Amino acid sequence: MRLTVVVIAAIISGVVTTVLESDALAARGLSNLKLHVARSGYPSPETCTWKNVVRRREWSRLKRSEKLNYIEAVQCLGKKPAKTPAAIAAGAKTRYDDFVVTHIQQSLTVHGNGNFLSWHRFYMWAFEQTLRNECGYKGYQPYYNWAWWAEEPQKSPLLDGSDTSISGDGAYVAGRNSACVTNPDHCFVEVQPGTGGGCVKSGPFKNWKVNLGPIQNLDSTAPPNPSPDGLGYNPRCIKRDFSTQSSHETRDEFVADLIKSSANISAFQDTLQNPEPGRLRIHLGGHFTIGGDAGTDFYNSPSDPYFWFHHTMVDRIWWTWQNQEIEKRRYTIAGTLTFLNIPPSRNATIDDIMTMGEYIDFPDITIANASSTLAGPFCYIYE
Ligand SMILES: *[C@@H]1O[C@H](CO)[C@@H](O)[C@H](O)[C@H]1NC(C)=O
Ligand SMILES: *[C@@H]1O[C@H](CO)[C@@H](O)[C@H](O)[C@H]1NC(C)=O
Ligand SMILES: *[C@@H]1O[C@H](CO)[C@@H](O)[C@H](O)[C@H]1NC(C)=O
Ligand SMILES: [Cu+2]
Repeated sequence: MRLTVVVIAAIISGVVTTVLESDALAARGLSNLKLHVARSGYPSPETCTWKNVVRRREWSRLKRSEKLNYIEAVQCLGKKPAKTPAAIAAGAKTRYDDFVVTHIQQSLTVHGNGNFLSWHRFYMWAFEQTLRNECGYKGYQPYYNWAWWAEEPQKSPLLDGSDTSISGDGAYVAGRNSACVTNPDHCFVEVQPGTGGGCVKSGPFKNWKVNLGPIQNLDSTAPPNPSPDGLGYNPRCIKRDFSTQSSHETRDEFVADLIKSSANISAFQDTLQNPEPGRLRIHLGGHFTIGGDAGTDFYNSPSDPYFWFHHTMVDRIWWTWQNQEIEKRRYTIAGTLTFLNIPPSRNATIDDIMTMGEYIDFPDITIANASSTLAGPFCYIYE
C-alpha cells in the first residue's frame, strides 16, 4: 500500500524514481523518532516541537524559485565583506570566506575524532542560518542524495551545469595523472582523472572566486597559496573533475550497509570516513565525486559550495543511523580530540565545547547539544 503511494507520487511529479534502501531506512528512522517523541516527549520542548520543526530536502525536490533563492543567497555571502581581519587571514575577502577560514583553522580537531559528526552538524546549521539571517534565504539547507545520482552525478539537478544548479563539471583537461589516497606512501586508492579538471564551464558559479588554499588536495596544478597556513589571498576559479569512480562509492548499497551494519558509533564514523585498500568509502567518495582543487582539499573544501550539500547528506545519514535506535545512539560518541589521534589526546566527551570561531558568530555549543536535530539550537528533520 505504502509502496503504491510512493510510485504514484513519483509519476505525478514527472520523475521516475525507485525507493532506495537508504531512503527507506531514513523514513523508518523518522517514524521511530515520531514514536519516540510520542512516548518520551520532545528532547527540548521549549525550543522545538512538530509545530516549528523544519524540513531539509534534496535539491531536486526544490522548486525553481527556491533553488534560485538559495543560489542568490550564497552569491550574496560571496559579495559581502569578510568579518575575519586580514591580519588573521589575508585571503578572507567575503562573508563566505569566513566559513572557509573556520574550517581551515579547525580541520585537525574536527575530523577523524570525537566531534566530526557533531561539529559538522553545527557548521551546516550555522551556514544555513547565515544564509537566512544575512542574505534573504527563505528555505533550509538542501542536501545532495549521493545514492540517487551515483551512476551519473553530472545529470543531477544540483550538478548539471544549468542555471538552477551550483554549476557542473570543469572543462576537460587531457593528459593528467591519477592521484593517490591517502597519499603516495599509503596508496589505498588510485583515483583516476575524471571528465573535467579545469574551471567550471557554466551555471551560476562560473565566475565564483575561491580565495583561500590550496592546502592539501588531489589537484597538483593548483597555484600555491602565498601563506604557508593556506590563509593567504589566492583568487581562482572553482575547478571540478567529476569522477564516477568516486561517486560509485556512494551507491545505495554502501549507504544502506553503513547504516545497517554499524553496531556502534566508532564503526559508523570509521566506516564513513576512513579509506581502505581499494575503497575511498562514502565520505571521501562524496567529496571526490566533484574532485578539483577546492572540492578535494581536506582543509579548504568548503570553498566549493558543493560542500554544504555533501555534508548535509552526511548529517542526514548520521540522523538516520541515530534514529534506528534513538535511546542508545543519541549521546554516543567515540574518538579523541585530534585527527586520527595525532598528536595523542584525551577522549572526547559530550560536554566538550564546539565553536564556529569568533567571526561566524554563533554561541558555542557542546557535543551533547548537537546530539539531536530537535535539541540544542536545532529544529529540523530530513525528508
Ligand atoms: C563496534 O561494532 C563493530 C561492528 O560494527 C565491532 O567490530 C566493534 O568491536 C565494536 N566496537 C566497540 C567498541 O564496541
Ligand atoms: C577512550 O576510549 C576508548 C575507546 O572507547 C577506551 O578504550 C579508553 O579506555 C578510553 N580512555 C580513557 C582514558 O577513558
Ligand atoms: C546546551 O546544553 C546545556 C547543558 O545541557 C544547556 O544548558 C544549554 O541550554 C544548551 N544550549 C542550547 C543552545 O540548547
Ligand atoms: Cu570538514
